Amino acid sequence: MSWRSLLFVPAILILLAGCASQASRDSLAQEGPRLMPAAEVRGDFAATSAVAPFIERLHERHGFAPAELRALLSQAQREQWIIDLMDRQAPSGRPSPDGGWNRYRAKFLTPQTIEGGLVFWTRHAQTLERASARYGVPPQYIVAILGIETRYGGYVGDTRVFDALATLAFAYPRRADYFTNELEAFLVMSREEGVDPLVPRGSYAGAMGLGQFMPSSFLRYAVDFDGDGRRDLWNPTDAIGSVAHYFQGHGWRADAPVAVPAELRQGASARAFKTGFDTRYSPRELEAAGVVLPALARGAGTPSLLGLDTLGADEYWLGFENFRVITRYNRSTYYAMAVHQLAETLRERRGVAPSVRLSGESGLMDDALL
Ligand SMILES: [Ca+2]
Repeated sequence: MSWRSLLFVPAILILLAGCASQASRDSLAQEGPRLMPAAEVRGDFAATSAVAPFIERLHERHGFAPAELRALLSQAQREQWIIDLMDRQAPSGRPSPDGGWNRYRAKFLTPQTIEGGLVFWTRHAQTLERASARYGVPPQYIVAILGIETRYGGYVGDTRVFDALATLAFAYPRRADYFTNELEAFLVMSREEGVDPLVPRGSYAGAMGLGQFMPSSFLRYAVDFDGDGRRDLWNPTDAIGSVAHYFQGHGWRADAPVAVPAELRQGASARAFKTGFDTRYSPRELEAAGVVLPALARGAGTPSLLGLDTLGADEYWLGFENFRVITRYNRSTYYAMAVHQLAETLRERRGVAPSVRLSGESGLMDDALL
């Protein structure tokens, strides 16, 4: 997926999601009704050719009983509105400059998101410190992810995850491979956690809990951070530990920078350069392009040159490896920049020192984070 296709995902999540946090958490632990084994798949996916190979695959890889899978898949509902929504977000080429970053930023760096983040930070300060100590991820980035994904758990989605994943696996060819893997991971997750697969609710794309984890991420990175024996992504404590573990697992470095504004020498223009989190430039290339390198960029690898489409002059930033780690959450420069700026705003408002000193021999980057 390109950044373009994901640009509006969180906003749409927020529009569609219901306040299901407490309900989901309580109902998740309930035993669902046992389904009678079935000789064939009925219901919305009875005629779907990809269903039989899927059942075979889960039987071979994980030992699921085919008759039980057939019974379960007979309960899956095909949600046309999800397909329509995904189609509307399909990549549509490079947008023309129209202040896209101003609009994106305004959606996520609101007074409510900032105040909500400070409240969340205070309420969960000990847990955040513990997660930060264990996984090496500063609290402000954990809080910012939860804020941008679900407004700290206020909007976790009210779509049955099983229906969302079955619809996208079996009725949305463009992303069938991805969502088939996620449906597989979801059923493994449900079995491991002792959860009825018909119970969890999340986003229309099957993302779950405060951090909106997809099932494959759950299997790899979810942790039981409150020690109650369950990995519960709707529980703030488990969500905090899981997000920190996710970042650590994707290569977050505690002592490394995330992003800094790129200053251009007078007369220099970065317009000829490809920008985005997936670009990489050596310090030599950046200097040749007229970018004044801050001291911290030396020895910090090959940064990405980030371009933010603003209504006035375009803004350029350097994004380091930790910035690219944030994009593993959502493959979007704007997404990761919103996380970074919300994180830094929360850190400053809370009066916490920067995790990486930005001053250096050039002194250029003092006070220049935001
Ligand atoms: Ca737990």
